Amino acid sequence: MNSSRRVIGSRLVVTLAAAACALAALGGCAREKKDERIVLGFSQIGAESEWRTANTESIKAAAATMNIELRFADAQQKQENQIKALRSFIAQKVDVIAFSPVVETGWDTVLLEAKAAKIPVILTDRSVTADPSLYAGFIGSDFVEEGRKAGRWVTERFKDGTDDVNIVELQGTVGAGPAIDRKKGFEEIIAANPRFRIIRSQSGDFTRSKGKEVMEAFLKAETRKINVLFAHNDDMAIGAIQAIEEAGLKPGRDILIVSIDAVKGAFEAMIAGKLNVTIECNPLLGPQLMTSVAEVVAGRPIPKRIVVEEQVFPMETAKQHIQSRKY
Ligand code: GZL
Repeated sequence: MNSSRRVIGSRLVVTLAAAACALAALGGCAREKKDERIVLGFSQIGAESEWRTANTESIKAAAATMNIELRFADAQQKQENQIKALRSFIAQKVDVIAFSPVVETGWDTVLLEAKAAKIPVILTDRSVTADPSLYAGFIGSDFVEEGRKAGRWVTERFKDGTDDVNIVELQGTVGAGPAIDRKKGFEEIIAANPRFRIIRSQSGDFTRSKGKEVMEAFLKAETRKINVLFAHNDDMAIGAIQAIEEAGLKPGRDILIVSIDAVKGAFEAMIAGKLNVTIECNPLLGPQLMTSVAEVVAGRPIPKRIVVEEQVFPMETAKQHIQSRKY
């Protein structure tokens, strides 16, 4: 669509949205918040990784900065706890609900309940496979592209060889958007060359402890040489590094390691020569979320999808970047 049509289009959308809200004002489309604070109910997945901790800190800090009353629930990585929290927020009649869905499916019923209660829902970090009309918008990363970036690093690193490249994969939480999409992106890239093969793949649930446990099992069971570990997040990679060292191998040299998030622990591992590259996945979504919350409460539409920009950090540049990292 050319720019002038796009501008007209967007003006039309805003006008229609305003008209819809004016009409639905009888039903309470946009709550006229005069002097009292906006109340946001947020269901967080848990505290399973450095990434998640940074994400939580960003959300809490941004809510305080924007003077938004934050009602925060930690689900300990269980979907049933998130659904309970969303129902509690509906019963409390909060102004907006936001959450990071631990898995992609199983949300339609509770999202329909929020819609019936006329409480807008914003997805952050991970998305869902529900009807898009059930949520106002999604703020997060392009996980497929993160997987592609990891795949490109591996194929580039081994481009001059002719031998098979045996890859083991530590997947994120089963059913989680980032786990499904990072795998998809990585496999899309390595599929171009049959030298690159994923010989073992299992979930480490995004945690250091499970990452170590699964990598130990890979090392015990696998008789072929393992050339590369692809970990869906840095925490599992850091756990795997311990397992590789305990097996008498050198992580980052005997087995090259590519992971995703770019948390502080990954930079420390790269500086120690034990991790080869980390793909950034920005957890600092708090400010964008709170801006979207204010827009939604004011009855203004927000983009259906806000994707954050992200970089690739190889071991060679870790020392120069670590001081400027915000998480
Ligand atoms: C990605 C996020 C993932 C991180 C993990 O946006 O959902 O969950 O990659 C975290 O570290 O546990």
